Amino acid sequence: MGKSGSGFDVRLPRSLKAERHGDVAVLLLARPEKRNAIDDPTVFGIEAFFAGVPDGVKAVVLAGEGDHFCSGLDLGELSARDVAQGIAHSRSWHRAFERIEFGKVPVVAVLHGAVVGGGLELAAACHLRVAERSAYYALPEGSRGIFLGGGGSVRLPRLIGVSRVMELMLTGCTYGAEQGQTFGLSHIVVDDGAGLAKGIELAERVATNAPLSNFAVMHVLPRIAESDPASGLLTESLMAAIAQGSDDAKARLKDFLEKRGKKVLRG
Ligand code: 1HE
Repeated sequence: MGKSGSGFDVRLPRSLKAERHGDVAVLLLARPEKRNAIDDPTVFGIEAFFAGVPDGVKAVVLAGEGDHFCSGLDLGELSARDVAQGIAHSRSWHRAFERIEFGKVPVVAVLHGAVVGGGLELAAACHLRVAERSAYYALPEGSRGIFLGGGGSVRLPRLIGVSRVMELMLTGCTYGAEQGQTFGLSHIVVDDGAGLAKGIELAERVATNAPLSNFAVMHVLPRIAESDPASGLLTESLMAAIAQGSDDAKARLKDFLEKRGKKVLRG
């Protein structure tokens, strides 16, 4: 373990590196010699990093060093576990990835090369996904005799539907970047090598939103989407009133009405 060295209080394992770019933090999976396979120290490091995001950081970018985003679970650690340890291990992934999904700030994943198994589960826990053209997606769990364990059976069907998850898991097929984009795995596809810059650009854009609006999008929107419509509508009204009652919202609306706010122009 070593200090992350860039103003972050958390101690990160060697497999993770954190950098600060103004309002944006970049967390890198930094174990390219093992294709960024996620071992236990990495899982605990991810949990610690997202639990300890400093107050000044308003968005995070998650990317991988080397030729691949992430080759999933470290298969070397697997055979040592019995059933009870397997459950505890999976729950440790759930805790870490919940820190991303329902954490302090939005997270942009930058995907390239292999985004497979637990790597795809990790990407699915992020709020936005930028894919380079080299990115490809797979769920090889079936061929390894295992199952999803990092929340993928909950998150991936929300992105691409149960049927596509079944196809990936039963046939062992891969989806390329363009296909993944069509199915909803990424929000945007960019040229190889352009992912990190685009991820940081998007994160900087996200960081300019009102923090309370970003909180509502991360924490309230997904809960509304899964609740019954009547409860969802009521929760929406409550959240809308809370957001618009904030000083931040009032200042932003005043700016617009006094011709200082940005217009919404065609991009
Ligand atoms: C690994 C891992 C790993 C590479 N665990 N060590 N994930 C998988 O089934 C994917 C397994 N990995 C691969 O298919 C390939 O490694 C890649 C397509 C990602 C990359 O291929 P390549 O040719 O660039 O690299 P490589 O030569 O296969 O691997 C380089 C080294 O990384 C090698 O170790 P070395 O000591 O021989 O140099 C590999 O053993 C090592 N390596 N991937 C451990 N995953 C919460 S449940 C989630 C369940 C899952 O994630 S299942 C999917 C597991």
